[in-house]
Amino acid sequence: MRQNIVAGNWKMNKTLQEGIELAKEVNSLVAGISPKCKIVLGTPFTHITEVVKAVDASKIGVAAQNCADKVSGAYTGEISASMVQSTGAQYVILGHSERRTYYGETNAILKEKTDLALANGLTPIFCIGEVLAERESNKHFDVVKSQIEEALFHLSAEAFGKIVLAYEPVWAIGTGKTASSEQAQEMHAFIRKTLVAKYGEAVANNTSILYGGSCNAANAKELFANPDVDGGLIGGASLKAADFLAIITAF
Ligand code: 3PY
Repeated sequence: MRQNIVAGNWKMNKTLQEGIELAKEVNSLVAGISPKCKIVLGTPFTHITEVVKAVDASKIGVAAQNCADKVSGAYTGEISASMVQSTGAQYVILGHSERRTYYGETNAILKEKTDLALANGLTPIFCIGEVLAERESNKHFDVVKSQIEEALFHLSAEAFGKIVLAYEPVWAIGTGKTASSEQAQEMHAFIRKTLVAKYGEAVANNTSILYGGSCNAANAKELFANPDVDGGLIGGASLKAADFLAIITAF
């Protein structure tokens, strides 16, 4: 059966020292509880090795927030999937709308990144989601479906089984607006139906689909109560250990 996951996306926040402190705080807060979800910390590249050392790996995994679409070579400033894997991270967030919008990541580029992440044993947390104009013109289902089809549907059922999806409506990212619980469930159910049609019930039912986009301590319980919402990808609220803990314990 699929796993519940609460993954923090720290984005470009925290110095190395602050990041280690935050990881240690989260680690000690969850030490005394038995969380009903896997916890993941999505840290800047520079923090991964230290964060891996600071946490109990049986409860907390670590994610990079990106990886290159090339194997290796003359790509100044890029970090490859094999480099990410060598830090001890187990996950990589791919296709976040900020990467799509500010760094021109297309579904074709994300297909390459996904293949390299999988080839290097990383679990992609693959983000999808529509912008406001697409929702308002009722194109949100088509947009999300094409993001999945174009970047992921070349994968075999076995390979797809390693993917975690994160639905993040772009209009809810960093805006304080959240999709209503009904809107989240409606889209997650649509995504699962799309997966059933391509890979069958078993793969679809085993795929964790997280909700992201201003998910916080106040709304997590209601969002996670939906049958097709298997956790969250958490932005701002993952930067304070107490808020993040409240989301972890919302299951
Ligand atoms: C948010 O919560 O706003 C996010 O972008 C999480 O990835």
